[in-house]
Amino acid sequence: MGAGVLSTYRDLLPLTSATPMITMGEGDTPLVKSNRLGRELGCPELYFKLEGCNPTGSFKDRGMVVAIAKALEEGSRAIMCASTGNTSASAAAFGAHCDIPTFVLIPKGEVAMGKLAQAMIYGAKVIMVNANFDVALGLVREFTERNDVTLVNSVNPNRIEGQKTAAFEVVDALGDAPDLLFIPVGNAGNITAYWKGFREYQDLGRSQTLPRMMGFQAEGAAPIVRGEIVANPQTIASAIRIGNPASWSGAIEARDGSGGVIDSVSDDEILEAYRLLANKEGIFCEPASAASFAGLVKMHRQGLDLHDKRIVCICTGNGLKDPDLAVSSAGGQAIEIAPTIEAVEAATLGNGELGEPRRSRNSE
Ligand code: AN7
Repeated sequence: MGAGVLSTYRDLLPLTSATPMITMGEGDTPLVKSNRLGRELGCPELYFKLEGCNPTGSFKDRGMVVAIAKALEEGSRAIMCASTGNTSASAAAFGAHCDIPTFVLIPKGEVAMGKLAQAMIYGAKVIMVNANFDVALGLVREFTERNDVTLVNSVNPNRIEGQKTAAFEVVDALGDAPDLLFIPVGNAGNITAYWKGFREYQDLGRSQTLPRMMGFQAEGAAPIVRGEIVANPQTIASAIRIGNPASWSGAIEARDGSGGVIDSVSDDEILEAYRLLANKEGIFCEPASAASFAGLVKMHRQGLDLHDKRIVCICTGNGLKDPDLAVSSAGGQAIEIAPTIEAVEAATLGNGELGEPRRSRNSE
C-alpha cells in the first residue's frame, strides 16, 4: 500500500493508458478502533476513519488526484476551484506537484488560517471573494464554462470517483460494510462518493451488505435537512458553511437508497464532539469533521441502540488546520509557573491529578 489511489484502485477508476499515474501518497488512511468513546456509548464496534492523514490533511486528496490526473490527460492548461479551504489546499498541492497553474476562490474571512496558509505556500493564485462559498462556486462554474480551465470542485465527476475509494478501504479493513456510516455533509460530494463506493463494492461481490448513510450538516447550514437553500449559512464549522450543496441530489439518493438519515447538529454539539474526540481518543480533527461523531452522540441520546452495530465515523480533516480554535475551545489548560522543581511539582502532583495508582491501563 502507500502506492496512492490511482494505482491501488486502477481498475475501479476512469483511467486510460494515457492517464498520468500521479500520487502524493493519498489514501490508505487508518481505520482506528475507538478505545473509550465507543464504550461510553454502548457501542463496542466503533471506528474512526482518519482522513486527516492524507497528504494535505483532508479527504479531498483522494478526489483531487483523479481530477488532476484527468485534467493533465486532457491537456488542461490550468485548474480552478471555489473552496471553504480544504479543496483549495488539495488543488494547490497537486497543482504544485504537477506544475499546473491553480486558481482558488475563497470566501473572504471564512477560511481557517491553516488552509489559507497551505494554498499560499503551495503557490496557488489565491483569490478572496467578498461573498460566501456558494457564490464563489457559482463564479467558478461560470468562469470554467467560459474559459479553458478545468473545474476541480466535486461537480467534476472525477472528484467523486476518487473519493469513493475511501468506502473501498473501509470494506477492505472490516471485511464488509459497517452497519452505519456517519459523515459530515457540506457540498455533499463526499456522502455521494461513499455511497457510490459501497454500492460498487457490493456489485463486485466484495461486500455483502450496505451501510445506512448517516449524514450530518451544521444546524445553521442545513439546507438538505430543511429542504431549501440557506442564503446566509452560519456555523463555527467553516468547512461545511454551505447553503446550496452541489451534490444535493446525491445526498438524497444516499439517504433514501440506504435507509439512512440527513440531520443536523448544533455548533455546541459539534464543539463537544470535537473536544471529546481529542481528549478521549487522541483524535484531533477539525470541527466540520466532528459533525459525524456529533451525529452519533445525538442519535445515541435519542435512544438509538448501538450495542450490536458496527459503526464508522469519518474524520474528514486534520485539526491542526485551525489551532486557534483548539486553544480557545480547550479552555485554560495551560498554566504558567516559575522555573523551579517545587513549582513543577505543585502544578502536577499538588492537585491529585495522577489519580489512584493502577497496574495496567489495558486490563479491562
Ligand atoms: C473537513 O474545501 O467544501 O460534503 O471547499 O473540508 O463533500 O462538501 C470542504 C468540505 C467535510 C464536507 N469535512 O464535504 C471545500 C469543502 C471537511 C471539509 C466537508 C468538507 P462535502
